[in-house]
Amino acid sequence: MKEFFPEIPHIKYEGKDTKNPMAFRFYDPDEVIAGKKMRDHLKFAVAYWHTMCAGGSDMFGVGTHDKSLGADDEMELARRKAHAMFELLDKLSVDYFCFHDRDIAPEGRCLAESNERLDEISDIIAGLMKDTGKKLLWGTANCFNNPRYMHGAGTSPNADVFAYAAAQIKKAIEVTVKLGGNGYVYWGGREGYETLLNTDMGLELENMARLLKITSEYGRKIGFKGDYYIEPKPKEPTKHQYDFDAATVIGFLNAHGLSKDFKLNIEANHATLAGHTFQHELAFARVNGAFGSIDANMGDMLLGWDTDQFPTNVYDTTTCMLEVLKAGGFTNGGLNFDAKARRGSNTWEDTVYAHIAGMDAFALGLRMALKIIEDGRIDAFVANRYSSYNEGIGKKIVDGTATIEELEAYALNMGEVMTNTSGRQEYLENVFNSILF
Ligand code: XUL
Ligand code: CO
Repeated sequence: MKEFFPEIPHIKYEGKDTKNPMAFRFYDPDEVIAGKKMRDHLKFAVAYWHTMCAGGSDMFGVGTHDKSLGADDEMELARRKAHAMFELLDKLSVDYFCFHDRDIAPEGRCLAESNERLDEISDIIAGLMKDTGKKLLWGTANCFNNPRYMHGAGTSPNADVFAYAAAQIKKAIEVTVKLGGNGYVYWGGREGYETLLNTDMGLELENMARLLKITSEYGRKIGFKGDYYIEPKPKEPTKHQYDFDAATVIGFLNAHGLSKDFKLNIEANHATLAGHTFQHELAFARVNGAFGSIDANMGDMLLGWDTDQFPTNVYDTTTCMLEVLKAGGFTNGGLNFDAKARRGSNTWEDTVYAHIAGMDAFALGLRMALKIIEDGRIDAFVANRYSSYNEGIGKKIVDGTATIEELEAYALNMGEVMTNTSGRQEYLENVFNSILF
């Protein structure tokens, strides 16, 4: 197929002083730092739904960015989108992509036709992957857009909807396996409720677990070796989403015997909607052995919804990459730009600038996180802060050998706690800044 974006060059690393807008300042894909190429530390992915599909429409207006690619019917558009996507991946030096079933092929008049359409387009994508070496970070199913899902998919009060969702997810997993996907994401689109006046919460939660179980087991049966991820989000579109945040999801997975097979896909904007920092959600997933993948974006602290902006806040990308490095780096996961250029940034050049900005912000975050680790002052401070657990009564507490009687005797003998030392928050914040700048 023809080149879709002749005006967009291959984006190259030119270093931080370049004035070329179509260049990277901090992302040098093949530069080896801390034993790995930057591209393998960061594992960037382009999100099909934003980059190839979202035209900037919102509830006050229609799209502003024409993404029709000169096609005059929806299947021709789907074919062109696949080629245009791979052109962008190549020009941006991004190795991975992610999609919902309905992003790559429009829904047909019935499930069978939708499945045929997926077969056709996934054949095209398989060919493009073979030619370019690009990889699928994860696939997923859009079980929230069609009116049939107005009350949820697995949590719908209507059993027919549950069956339809199960069948749709089965096909989406098959396509993910066909394309060698490293992961499969479940984002609970409309799995939540608006009012408890009409909701059987117990049954809905049980059914949500049933849908996860039956579809994920099927994936294993057909040879899916990647990771399953749940993507927490507290609200939007429903008032209360069941996958509220990392803690809620981990509790849910444990309660339903699913924790062995599921990890988390943490999205920055979802974290802040839940009243957490992005770093909190990543750390919570990590310490619970559930860190998997990341939807890299940012929200706007003044707005109460999911703005899905490209991430440019270097504090957040630095703390994020600190967590990724502490987790031992990505295995099957990566950094998926679940992000869109603003409605007023309505050209393909803007979409490219947006990816460059996000990639450079994360490249800088990686470089800064490594500097913080190498500097060692913050880690040494934290280790020292907990050093009372390395010996004496602290060691016995951690080992699980201290009895309650022993703790009581120790406390009675101590009289009063005399050794609480300062947490030194402001000092540490200044250390952090001094390393960054
Ligand atoms: C919605 C969202 C989704 C998931 C995949 O807020 O983040 O795009 O990432 O369904
Ligand atoms: Co997301």
